[in-house]
Parts: sequence; C-alpha cells; structure tokens
Amino acid sequence: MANFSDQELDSSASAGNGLLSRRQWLRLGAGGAAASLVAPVWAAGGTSVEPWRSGSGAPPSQYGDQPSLASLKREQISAHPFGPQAGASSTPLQFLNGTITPNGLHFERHHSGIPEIEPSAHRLTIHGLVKQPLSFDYEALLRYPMVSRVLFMECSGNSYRNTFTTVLDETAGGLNGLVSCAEWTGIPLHYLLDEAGLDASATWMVAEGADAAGMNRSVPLSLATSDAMLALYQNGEPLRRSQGFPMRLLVPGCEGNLSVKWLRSLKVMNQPAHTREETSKYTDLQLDGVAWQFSLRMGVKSVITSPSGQMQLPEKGVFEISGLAWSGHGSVRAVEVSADGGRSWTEAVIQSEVGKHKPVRFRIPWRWNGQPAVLQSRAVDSAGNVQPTRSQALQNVAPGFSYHYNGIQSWRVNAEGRVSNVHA
Ligand SMILES: Nc1nc2c(c(=O)[nH]1)N[C@H]1C(S)=C(S)[C@@H](COP(=O)(O)O)O[C@H]1N2
Ligand SMILES: [Mo]
Repeated sequence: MANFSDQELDSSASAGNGLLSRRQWLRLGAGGAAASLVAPVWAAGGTSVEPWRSGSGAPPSQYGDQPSLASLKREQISAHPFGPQAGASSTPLQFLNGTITPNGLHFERHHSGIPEIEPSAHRLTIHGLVKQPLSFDYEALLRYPMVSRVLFMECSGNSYRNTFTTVLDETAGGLNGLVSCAEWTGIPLHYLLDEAGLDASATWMVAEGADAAGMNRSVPLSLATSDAMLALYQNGEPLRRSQGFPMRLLVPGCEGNLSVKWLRSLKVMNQPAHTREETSKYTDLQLDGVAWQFSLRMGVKSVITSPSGQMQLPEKGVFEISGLAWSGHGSVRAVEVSADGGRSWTEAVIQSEVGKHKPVRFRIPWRWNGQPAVLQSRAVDSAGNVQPTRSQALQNVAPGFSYHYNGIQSWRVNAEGRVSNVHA
C-alpha cells in the first residue's frame, strides 16, 4: 500500500447494494480483530511443522514451467468440427490478477495447428507494390531496432457464447478468455516497409502465415505503417510457438485474426485480397442483410474476473470486485460497477497504468449482505464509447452472427453465494 495514497485508491462508491469506497473498507479493519476485514487465520495459531519446512526443497531448474496451482491451466480447449488442430483455448481470467497474461496461459487460436518452424529456415518476404522486394531471415531481424508495448489481444469471436439464447454456466475465462495481454517486443513494421519502399499506389498489405492453413488477412496500410509491429518477443522471451514463433504480425487494438502468426509474407497491394477470413468469416451480418467487412477494431469491453462464474463466496462480508477492461479505440477512461443489475453504478478505481490499447485492472470493495445480487461492469474509452448492454450489443445483429461482441457481462450471486453467468 505504501506507494498509493488512499485518495488514489478511493472511489466515490455512491451506488447501491453494498459497493464501498476503499476508505470505508479499510476503516472496517481498523477496529481490531473483531471488526477485521477478513477473519485472520493467524488467530487460530498452530505449532505443527508442515512437511515443506522439515526438508530442503527442489533444486533450481533450467526452465520453470510448472504452475504453482493445479488450477492454472487454459480452459475450453475445444476442437473445431474440421479437426483437433483447428481449435482454441482460453485464458483462465478468474485465476489471474494484474493485467499481464503469463505466456503459458496466453489464449490460443490456430486454424491448422502449431507449426514446428526451424527459425534458420524461415524467411519473411516483403513484395508486391514495393520498389525493392526484400527477404529477411530471423538473425537479420534480431539486429533491427525494437520497441516494447503492453497490448491486449482479443479474438473477434471472444464471448460469442454469451450471444446464445441459452445461458451457459461457465467461468470468466471459459466465456471471455479469448483475450490476453503481453508486453510485446519487436520491430515497428514501417521500418521494414520503408526499406522495401512503398509504391505511391499502395493502400493495403496482405499478410500470410507459414502454417498449413496459410492464414492470410488484408491490412490497411494506414494501420500497417502506424501502429503495427513485427513481434519477436512476448513478455521478455522469444515468442512461444503457439503465439507465432519465430515472428508474428501484431496490429494493436484490432481483432486477433489480423495479427498473423508465423508470418512469412507481406504482399503490398492497392486493394484488399478478400480472403476467406474477411469474407466468409469475421464479417458482421446485420438484421437488414448487409454484412460489414473489415470491422477491425475491437470495441470497448470489460469483464469482472472476481467474483465470477462458478466461484463460491464463502460467507457474507466484504470482497474486492476486480476485473479487466480494454478498448481497440484508444485507452480506457473509466469503469463503472453495479451490484444491483444495472440500476445504480459507481466508478471503480483503475489500479494499473492506463495507455492506448493497454488493458487496465479495476477494483472496488463490495459488501455482500447474503441476498441475491447481480454484478456488472461497464467500461468507457478515450473516444467516448460506452460498453453496451447485452441487448444493445445484439440489437442489429443477424441471429447466429456473433463476432465482435462486447456486451456487458453479468454475474449473478445467489443466496448461497454461488456465482453464475446470467443474461441481464
Ligand atoms: N498464421 C496464423 N495466424 C493466426 C491464426 C492462425 O490460425 N494462423 N489465428 C488468428 C486468430 S483467429 C487469432 S484470434 C490470433 C490468436 O493469437 P494467439 O493464438 O497468439 O492468442 O492469431 C491469429 N493469427
Ligand atoms: Mo480469432
């Protein structure tokens, strides 16, 4: 706590059904054990020697890859009807805190499995409407000047199962975990495009992966030359194979599909290629029969990760409501929380660094009085976009079409303290 003033961590907390300011919460604990925030286990005491204190532990290891808790694993590892390679797995958002996703838990979406690429045999070629086609190997790219940025990545299919009419009793990660965040390090893409020299007529670029799917997407050059990066590192280490080793395209704030993994080719064009992934997939069919193409930026969104689906509140009392918020249209300006199903709202504290396309962690204390409650969060971004309710988000969308869904996630707490997904 030492680094934060109470003011900084406080919220106005004027909404109903038990939302508190942090100051009110801490005051609860100031009266000694009887009024303590959480019943202190220490009071029970104990003199036994636990097994881990009576002998030395394991030796150091070459690469730590064992999670500290057995529950730390990806969820919803689902196969696609086309085969097990074409599937996805989601980040268990409910077990994580802060904003960074550990690499081993970054969500995965592969159209044709994870290729075993030998980096020395891999090439990235830039061709098409350029003055000089170029081909780079991995070693050469490692010598370029790099930048590091903390960015969310979200699949445009994230949360699609909340668009179903049936309410699914799943965890926060199971429902909304096709979103992750990393500190990505790589080469600003325009360094490489400038080196190839863009033709005056160039307006688009088609990025293609070296997986068997040869997954490809058209990217407007305005995005490719401003924000995009050729990512080589993820949270400090070379990319994981599942995230695109040896290199991937990263288009910040846009649907994950644009961030082509195992990147092998960038073809500069004067029009989009209308690939499978931007015609039959990742388009938004509206009720009026018109399908929107290239809705690339992910909308403003938030999700309460605790308390969340399938959790059990152990008893009445004070809990910290906490979650993640992000926007593809800029930075997160505010997150409001409701404990009464959206009747009243109060601003949560954003307790992490705010920045463009950076997810934030919001927090607010809540006193559960033992009665049923519905918890919701609603994010607002720097462009003034407000996260819609579920029905607003689905208003003009043709039934069964569910890309880019960013409706409010509602969690119901029943009288027994069980938390479950609800459509509110
Ligand atoms: N070459 C290639 N790139 C790809 C994919 C793919 O299957 N092949 N999947 C895309 C999709 S749909 C998403 S959401 C993101 C997921 O990135 P991640 O697996 O690192 O989370 O990668 C994108 N890039
Ligand atoms: Mo995706």
